[in-house]
Amino acid sequence: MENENVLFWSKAAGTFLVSSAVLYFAWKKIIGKSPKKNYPPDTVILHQIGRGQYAPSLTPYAIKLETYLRMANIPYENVHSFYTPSKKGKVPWIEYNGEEIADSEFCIEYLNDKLGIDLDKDFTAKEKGIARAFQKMVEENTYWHLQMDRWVFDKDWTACKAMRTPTLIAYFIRRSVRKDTYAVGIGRHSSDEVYHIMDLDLKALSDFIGNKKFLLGDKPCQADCSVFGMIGNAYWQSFGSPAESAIKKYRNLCDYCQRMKETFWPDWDECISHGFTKEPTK
Ligand SMILES: N[C@@H](CCC(=O)N[C@@H](CS)C(=O)NCC(=O)O)C(=O)O
Repeated sequence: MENENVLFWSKAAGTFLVSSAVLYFAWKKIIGKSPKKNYPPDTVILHQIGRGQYAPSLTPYAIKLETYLRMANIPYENVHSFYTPSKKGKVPWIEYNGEEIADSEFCIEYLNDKLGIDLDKDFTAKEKGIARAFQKMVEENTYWHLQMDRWVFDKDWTACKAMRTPTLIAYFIRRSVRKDTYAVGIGRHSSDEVYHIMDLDLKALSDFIGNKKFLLGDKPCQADCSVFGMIGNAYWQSFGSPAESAIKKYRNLCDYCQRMKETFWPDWDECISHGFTKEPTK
């Protein structure tokens, strides 16, 4: 009888949690989407989830896109909203003169075309090919290993507590990262294997950058935005997890992060919450 009671209440609690989450996301998607605003012309409106504690976003792709806007000197305004995803269901995304563009890479392609920007014009086709290969490595591989580190292996929810992610949301993000990484195969590896692969990626990047200032040399290229977004987030916002030690093993990658920060984010301190001790002003 007692067992039946426990089972009943566990099921009831589970149903309540799942329904609340479904309602929450439905509300955010349907009602929570703010009405269209009149934004200034010829200004990129960058939609992202809000500032991070020790880097300008907890989302590597938002750092990538905002760094690109800065590197390309494009006027932009941020719209911070915890979860106002693009029509593809992801963040970040942009609006430009009323047009909505989803996916950081398509945003960059769109702006390059529209505004005649080519951040890679001084590089050879071979260099651009290598830069793209590294960009895709960090975005399609390293990124998922970092997601596993942040959301799945963190048994004590240390990162979630540091990020002040509400428990229910953290639980759903963990589930979703598990599902996504399982589908591509990464989620089937042990944590040791995941950290091993992460190290191989970081080592490859470190060996390639060597003593260069940026990915391809003294001048930054477009792919630097992405590399910085990914490894910068790991460097500043791993909250003491093994990913932090993984990147800090490579002195030149740490220097690279600092250099990108100094070059493109002179206002860095205004764009972070310093561990929730200050309200970011930008
Ligand atoms: N390919 C996309 C990836 C963006 C992405 O994965 N964003 C994550 C946050 S880091 C997201 O929106 N996740 C929510 C989800 O997958 O539902 C881009 O370049 O913008």
